[in-house]
Amino acid sequence: MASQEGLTPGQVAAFEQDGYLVIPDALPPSAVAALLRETHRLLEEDFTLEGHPLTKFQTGGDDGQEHVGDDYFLGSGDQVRFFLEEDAFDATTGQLAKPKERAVNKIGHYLHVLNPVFARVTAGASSPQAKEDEFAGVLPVAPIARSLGFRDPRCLQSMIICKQPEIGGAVPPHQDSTFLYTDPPSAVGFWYALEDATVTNGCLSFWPGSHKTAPVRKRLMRRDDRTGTHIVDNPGPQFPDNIKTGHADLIPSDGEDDASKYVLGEVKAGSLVLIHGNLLHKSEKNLSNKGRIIYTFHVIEGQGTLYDKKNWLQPPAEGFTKLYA
Ligand SMILES: O=C(O)CCC(=O)C(=O)O
Repeated sequence: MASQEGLTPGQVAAFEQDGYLVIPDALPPSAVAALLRETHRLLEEDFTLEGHPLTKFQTGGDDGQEHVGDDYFLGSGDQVRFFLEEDAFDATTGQLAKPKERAVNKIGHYLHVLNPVFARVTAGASSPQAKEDEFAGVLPVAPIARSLGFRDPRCLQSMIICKQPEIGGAVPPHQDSTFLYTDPPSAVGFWYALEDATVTNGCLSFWPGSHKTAPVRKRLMRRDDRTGTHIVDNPGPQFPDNIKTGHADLIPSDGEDDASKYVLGEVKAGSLVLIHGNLLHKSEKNLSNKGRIIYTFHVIEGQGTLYDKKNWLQPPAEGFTKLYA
């Protein structure tokens, strides 16, 4: 278990070796219950179909060209917006075939600022109520970021991923730095299970060690003509500065989906999983009748890196959120 002081040396070593780290009980059951309650409130009360563009969350085919990129998505960096499951729609009529609260794939991307309940996860010990309510005992995130070497950790996006029963979409193998690129790459995902994640409801899988052997070859960028996004070759650095890589053992681009290399990441509700921005990871479809709600946010280095103006996500007027005020 990590502590108020951040990760233990053993945890840092495991993260450096594998590119991910599971920390059980990072959220106490009372915080998990509060976050789930708020998720259901958002789906039932705040989400309305009236005026909604019915934007689906699409992660694209093999070439990633079908990635979501409409204005509703591109403008969600400082909003709380709702993206729908592709399979929530009837293939023949194109109409929504599920109740609205069962049709949402994800909610994003400014929960960590705009939603007072989810903001408590990143506020951690610095929040005035922290010692006395259901968030008492939440593992502070800023010291964890420090342990991982961040000098000025900035939270740049947050999402609830619902992985709805029966229709929860698969997430193909990917690296988070493809989508949240800094020069040099620095992204780390903080992923919290709010319900048990198992092989039947679409838990994560990881390719251990791939953060050292999988270059960030591709990036999701805004198109020059402002008509959305596309996946392009990455002209910038493909690894963080602190990763020394020999070139003989690089994973070939057509080998990233080699299923035999992935290990399952089944975790209990309340667990935190840290995910290196170069690590190949994925999740399968949820065909079960159990949902798999998670909360995730991503952190980048704010000191000595360049944030690309062509990334799909652009900073809000106030800049990306500092974990250290
Ligand atoms: O929760 C999932 O199924 C996928 C999440 C993921 O891959 C990510 O946040 O990078």
